[in-house]
Amino acid sequence: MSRKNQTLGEFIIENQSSFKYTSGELSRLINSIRLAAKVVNHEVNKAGLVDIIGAAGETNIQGEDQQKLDVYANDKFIQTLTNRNIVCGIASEEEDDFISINSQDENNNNKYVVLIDPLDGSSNIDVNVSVGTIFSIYRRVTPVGTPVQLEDFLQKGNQQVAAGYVVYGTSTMLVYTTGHGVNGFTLNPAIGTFYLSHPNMTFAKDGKIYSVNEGNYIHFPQGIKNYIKYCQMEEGDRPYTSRYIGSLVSDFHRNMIKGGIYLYPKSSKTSNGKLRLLYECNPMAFLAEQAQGKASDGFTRILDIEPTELHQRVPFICGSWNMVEKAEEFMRLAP
Ligand code: AHM
Ligand code: MG
Repeated sequence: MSRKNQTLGEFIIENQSSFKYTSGELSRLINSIRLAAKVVNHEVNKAGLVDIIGAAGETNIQGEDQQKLDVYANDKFIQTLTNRNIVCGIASEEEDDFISINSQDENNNNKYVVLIDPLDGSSNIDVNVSVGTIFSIYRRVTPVGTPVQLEDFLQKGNQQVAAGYVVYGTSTMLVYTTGHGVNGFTLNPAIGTFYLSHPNMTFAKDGKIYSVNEGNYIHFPQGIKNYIKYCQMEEGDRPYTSRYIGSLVSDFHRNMIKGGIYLYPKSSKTSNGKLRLLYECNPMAFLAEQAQGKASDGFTRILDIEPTELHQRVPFICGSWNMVEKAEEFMRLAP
């Protein structure tokens, strides 16, 4: 249920009874993410003012340069979730291994693990383009009160209990699902409160925007090349409009509002594409499905893929249902 001027805090409390498990733990967890998002938002907003942008001189597990704000966002989310003793484990795109919280404490009865990409698209910060945080929440599968194990994190996306993102854009928004549709909240920075601004967000069944890094065209599988040509063809409601920010959260957000498809396919250079199954694709796929869209690796539903490692990458096609179906059709014909 949503109503006018509803804040995120009110929405969480009022919708708590619709959660499958109603101990209040998931509500507290989402509240913690809300808090960390506000702290990170404050820092991201002043990135142009202070000497904080630029590579921190470290590389993450994927061998990529880390920006200072990546490190900051990573620390803030981990700190907030750890200090409030709200989860039993965290895995982050910026950490080599998962973090077990209070594994020595027998009283730690927390049931949830969080997987997070603290600042996705951070290469865009230097040019003042929107970035985002992506999160994904599961119930642990190993016994409560024992240290978390890798298997708690390597669950299929269809086991997610909640997922969402924060987009630090012209407005800062927090968009999330607990499996009952997708709702978006906009931050009023003057008072630090998120208000329900986008209730029941859905992808149009057919969209007119395609988002892909076409600079990689030559390396794409033939099916993707054919689909891109199809998008550009003059026929019916085509050609579609091409829009690519290079910041997954922003590209997804725009496509969900306007109708469209996002593609990060495999290529002759990257056999599994670029995006990470656990930190990026699964949460976005859960949101997409909850918003009546579709997400696939070209052949298989993203949420049904069995994860084998924390930093696994998969090809990712996501957005308006009919557009993703069409892209899959092209992939089947020319994989
Ligand atoms: P990151 O997690 O290192 O920031 O990379 C993920 C980002 C996505 O936000 C974006 O869609 C994609 O990388 C863009 O990649 P490319 O520059 O290859 O098009
Ligand atoms: Mg990322």
